[in-house]
Amino acid sequence: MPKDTTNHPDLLAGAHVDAAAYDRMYAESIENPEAFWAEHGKRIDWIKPFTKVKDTSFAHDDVHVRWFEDGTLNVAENCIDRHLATKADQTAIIFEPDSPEEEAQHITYKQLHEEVGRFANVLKELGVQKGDRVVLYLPMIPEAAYAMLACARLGAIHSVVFAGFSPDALASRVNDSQAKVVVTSDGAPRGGRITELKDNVNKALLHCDDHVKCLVVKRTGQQVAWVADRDVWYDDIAANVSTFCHAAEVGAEDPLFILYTSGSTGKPKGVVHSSGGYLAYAAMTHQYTFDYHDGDVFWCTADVGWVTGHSYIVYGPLANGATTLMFEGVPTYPDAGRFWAVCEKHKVTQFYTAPTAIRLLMGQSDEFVTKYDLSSLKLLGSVGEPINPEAWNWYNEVVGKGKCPIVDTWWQTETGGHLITPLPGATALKPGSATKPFFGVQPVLLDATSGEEIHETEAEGVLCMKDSWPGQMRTLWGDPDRFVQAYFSDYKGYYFTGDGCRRDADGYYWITGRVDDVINVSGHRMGTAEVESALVAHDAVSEAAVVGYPHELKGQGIYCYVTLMSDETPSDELVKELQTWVRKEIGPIAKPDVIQFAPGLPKTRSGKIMRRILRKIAENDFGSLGDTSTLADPSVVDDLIANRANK
Ligand code: 6R9
Repeated sequence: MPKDTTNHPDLLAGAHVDAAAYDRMYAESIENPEAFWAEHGKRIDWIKPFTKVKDTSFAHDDVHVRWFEDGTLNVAENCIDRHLATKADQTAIIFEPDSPEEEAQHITYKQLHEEVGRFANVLKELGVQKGDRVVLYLPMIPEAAYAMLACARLGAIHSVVFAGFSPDALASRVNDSQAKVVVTSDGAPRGGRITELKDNVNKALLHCDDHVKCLVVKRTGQQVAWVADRDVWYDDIAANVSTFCHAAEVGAEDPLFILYTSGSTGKPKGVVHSSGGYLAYAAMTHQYTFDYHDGDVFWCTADVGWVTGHSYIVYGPLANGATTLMFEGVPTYPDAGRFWAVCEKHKVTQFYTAPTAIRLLMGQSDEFVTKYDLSSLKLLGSVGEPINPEAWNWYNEVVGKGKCPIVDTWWQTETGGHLITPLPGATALKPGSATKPFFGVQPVLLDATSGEEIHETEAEGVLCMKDSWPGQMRTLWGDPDRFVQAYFSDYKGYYFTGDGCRRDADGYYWITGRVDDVINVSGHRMGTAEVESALVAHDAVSEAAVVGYPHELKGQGIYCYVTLMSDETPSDELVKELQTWVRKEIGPIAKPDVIQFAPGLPKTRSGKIMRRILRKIAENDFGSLGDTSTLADPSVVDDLIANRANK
């Protein structure tokens, strides 16, 4: 569908970067990356300035990524202390609670300094030191930001685990990172309901080392089960510590955080981000992509449990001295107007959300939007999955009133910040395209089979990156070999993103979705293998294969083919039981949409499940099943089609 361009200013007047500046800066960043990044490395206050800018290689036998490596800094000082001289009384964080009845909080930079200092001292009391890991399992409350920044202040490494994850998922992350402390709250209000966070931690810690401590922030005031010697209330220690905490000097390459994300195998990957390069890149992309200016009120609706929350609720905005909004709730509580009510209430200037939320809200009456005054908005953003033209148009017309550029930002947990994105003063938009590379970013399309770079402008292939950028992940926690294996082995000499992509005649990039066994459900990444291992852990299941299929709201839904143990009988009850089971094993976002019982799965003679075929059947696309001659037993396909569950 063509975009309605009536009165739509693709370009924001007075933006930091216009079209000519983009061309010039992009050329500089590619032709002379050392000079370009030496300049942009200065957006950080260094304790000891760097002299080396870039030392990176994607060569398969020598992968390394180092930026500003001999510089030292403290990330929390960059996000707080350095703003105190001019912005002590400016709001750093606006906290909007789940319930609109509860009062919003405005936390100034001065208060943030005290809260983070206090939090850091509390962690210190629990023995946390530079380099230690701290797992954060928290609601979207200011304490989540305090805790992240408190770790940064001490040089400790945080690993935020999304509060929607199950006790098992939490335990595996605590164990993999060998965390010393888990920070949680009694409960998490969300959409008018409470998630029993402390209960989940109690269950998780049964599977963890006895020395792991649990620090509990009070949010709901509910009763919680307590383990003496292991559990401590934040308030009890906080009452007796100072609000000033010395900021540790850390190396640019020292890890700032680990964030677990899904890959093609069952075990989540602990993506490690650096302190210096990551912060510089998060700050820079936040400034340019959202055209941030002092006085703006920036709202990213993500959860801090995802990378988007790390880079664009906490680190990017705070490094830039911005006012960032943290929202505890959901888009539909108390009704489908909540996002817009919050935009009006806090005069939000940039609003950044996911296509799945847009699709959900566009299904409701437009009155939920139009009854609010959204005149403060000047830019809209999208992230997490491709945005379909219907959603783009609705976002543009109903929310943006045709006046706000929409930045469709393509990036990944691994990339730390935006890699392909429009810049609102520079890039003419095409709905559904993430448009052009950010400074220093060199996307290439490779032929999937030959691995050869396609040089024609118009092309389709797998999306790789030719060279590094400062926000790139540095390794996988505890597994450097898997880092090389996962990202630099399929296509030697390149960083492989896992996405397919098309480039049009204007050089614009259009992401077509994952080419590996990762699916994207409501903007959340999930390995199909994770869901499969949860299913086979159930006594009734002998084998399972999971694929994604197009889902109107979620982008992709989860379709499971399940072979039962020989003494089990398929039933609707068993479908429900397996759905609940997976939900409990991984978390609510992983609940299967469709379960089809299958007496057999299509396998090659060597025993490999042919997912290509399963995907086609799930998509209702039987005409193009392709070559089935290599199957050990081609008749299973007929059975799968005849008994398709998703009618
Ligand atoms: C930031 C984030 C990464 C995967 C990525 C891609 C998909 C993200 C997108 C997009 C099309 C966009 N993705 N943004 N696809 N257009 N604007 O989402 O990180 O959770 O690691 O997911 O999400 O498939 O590879 P993460």
